[in-house]
Amino acid sequence: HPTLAAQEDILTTQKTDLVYPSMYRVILLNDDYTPMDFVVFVLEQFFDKSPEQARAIMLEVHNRGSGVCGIFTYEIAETKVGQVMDLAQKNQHPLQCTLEKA
Ligand code: TYC
Repeated sequence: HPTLAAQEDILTTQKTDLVYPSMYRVILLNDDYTPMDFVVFVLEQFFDKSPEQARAIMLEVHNRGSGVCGIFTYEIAETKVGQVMDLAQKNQHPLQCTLEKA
């Protein structure tokens, strides 16, 4: 049968091999043409923001040039960027949305 030391070695190996996933900020960029209400809609629809939170983030982007919509694992962040870019293109708005490693 395995020794106590061997059993502890198995347990500690499994524990130390756990790694946290890298996180990514989803960033909205300002432009001169996308309507404010469209940006608010995007933040409510895809980033689960309240109307008040969405308006605050939209105004931050408008006033400062960019803003954080949320922080996600890579696959989720990429999906959200795609959703925003698809809806913007369908509505012929030049809105830009990107990822950056957190
Ligand atoms: N600057 C835009 C306007 O004045 C509003 C806007 C806000 C656009 C945020 C993009 O990510 C953005 N209509």
